[in-house]
Amino acid sequence: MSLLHRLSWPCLIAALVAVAGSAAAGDVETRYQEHCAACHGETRLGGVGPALLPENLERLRKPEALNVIRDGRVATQMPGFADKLNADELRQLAEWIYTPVVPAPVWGEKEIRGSHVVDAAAARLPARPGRGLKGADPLNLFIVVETGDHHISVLDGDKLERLHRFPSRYALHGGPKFSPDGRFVYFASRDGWISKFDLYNLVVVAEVRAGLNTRNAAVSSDGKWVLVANYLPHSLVVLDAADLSLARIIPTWNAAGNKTSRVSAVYDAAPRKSFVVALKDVPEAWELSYDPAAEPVAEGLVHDFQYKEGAFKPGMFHPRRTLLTDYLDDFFFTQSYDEILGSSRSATKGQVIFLDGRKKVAELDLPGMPHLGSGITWKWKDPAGRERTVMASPNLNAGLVTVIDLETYETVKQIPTLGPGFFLRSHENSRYAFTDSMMSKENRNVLQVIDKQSLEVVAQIRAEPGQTLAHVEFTRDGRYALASLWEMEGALLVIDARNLREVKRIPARKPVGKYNVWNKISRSEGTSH
Ligand code: DHE
Repeated sequence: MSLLHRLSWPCLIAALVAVAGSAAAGDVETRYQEHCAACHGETRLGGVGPALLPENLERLRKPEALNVIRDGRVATQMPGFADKLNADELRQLAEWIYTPVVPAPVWGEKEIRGSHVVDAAAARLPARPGRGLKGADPLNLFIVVETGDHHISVLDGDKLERLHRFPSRYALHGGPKFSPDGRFVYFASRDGWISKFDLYNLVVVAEVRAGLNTRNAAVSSDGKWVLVANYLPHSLVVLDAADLSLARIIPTWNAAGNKTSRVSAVYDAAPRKSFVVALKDVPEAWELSYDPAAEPVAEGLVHDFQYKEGAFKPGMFHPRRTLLTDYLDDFFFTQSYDEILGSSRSATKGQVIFLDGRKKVAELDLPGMPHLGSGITWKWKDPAGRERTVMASPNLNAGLVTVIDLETYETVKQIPTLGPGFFLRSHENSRYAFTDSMMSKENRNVLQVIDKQSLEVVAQIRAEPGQTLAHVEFTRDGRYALASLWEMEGALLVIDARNLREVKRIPARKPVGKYNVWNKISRSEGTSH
């Protein structure tokens, strides 16, 4: 008796569906190899085009993916396939790229080293501002990330003119990080690429792919190390900041050694000579010292792999864990860097964690989804005339900015805004802080200006209805604020920070963020670090 005869009807139908399904999967895979693999990689890990892994596509809805495959993407190399594939074939491809790659992709030592590129000639260029800067103050440059066509612009922050524009990796995310002298800037892409750019000579010096899906990166205050926070694989990757060569891989195992975690974010804690890390899937915060004199850590399981003989003293990059009861999604340092203020997307309360004591010491009244990574601080006089330092954070799912007293951790005020927003910015020399409401449908074209003493919204800056206006960064002296008109044919709006009038527009393609060298390297209280 044949196998078919031995199967019952329900079994037979299931078997036929499975065969048909795998044939369809086979077809779609063949079509992928024929039309897509050359740019997106045979195993969807990316190439000239971005990686097409479910993790990397989380922020692209399937109907949008279908549109891109059918019609292409403006201002990129992605062509439309409407003339080559029929509607069914396009739909199958759009579905299939959201399925996991089997076997699961690996990105370890071999792959990281294999991706590493150094421009030897660029690495020898002189350590003084070159002609390309046209005499601009190298500490008042702006780096503008334009994700409309994946480019970076370098602006002269005094003349407020573009000096240079060059292509970036696909979908940069997070603020770029600078070397302590401001000469080099490091970018991280969601696809895991880290690029080092020389601002004096306007060239890319080195690149490496440190992960398949990356959150952000931080640079140590001694300028020696770059730490990369990955979602995929679950790891932290230490790179030598000189040439981005691989130095260490630290898989993110929990203290019990039975679970790994995605990494939510990593930031440099300069006064502590350490990096602080938030883990997404296990309730732990880590501190990794880059101080050669750091005491070795006795506790905890460590699985890590070192690739630079003699570069690390025993206390370096060994996680000091704070065990928590809640997951940490993002966080903010207090002025002293002794504590972090952490948020968790699952909880209604934030947590204050004392880093030396490695424990939670207080709770914060933080409703909604505060975006602590965008928090800023300033000096504020309370009604009794006492000067306090306050921290304020926008909120990703509620129209409010929360202001917290950093001495008592009490909420000073919840400032109502026109809608949920991403960013908050100010400058020591400005009486104003700017916030957006870009997560709101009706009001995403409005920037709101908060008076830092009265804690009231005192003005609005409006773009056309339907457009998005968000993300501000000040010039080095705080005289002008640059805001992003976040459209494909968008612009940077230069706003006089005293009278709040627009003085100029600099065209830019979806300029998601801009960063002033001086404000970053001096850790200005009005900007993210
Ligand atoms: Fe971001 C910074 C997390 C979605 C644009 N974003 C950050 C940082 C974190 C973070 C932890 C700080 C890293 C740093 O600067 O080193 N972002 C998240 C998320 O969890 C979230 C909500 C969802 C996600 O899937 O990642 C998210 N972020 C976005 C966007 O949709 C934005 C608006 C558009 C985009 O390009 O992805 C966006 N995030 C930004 C920008 C910064 C950023 C421009 C840098 C802000 C700064 O001024 O320093």
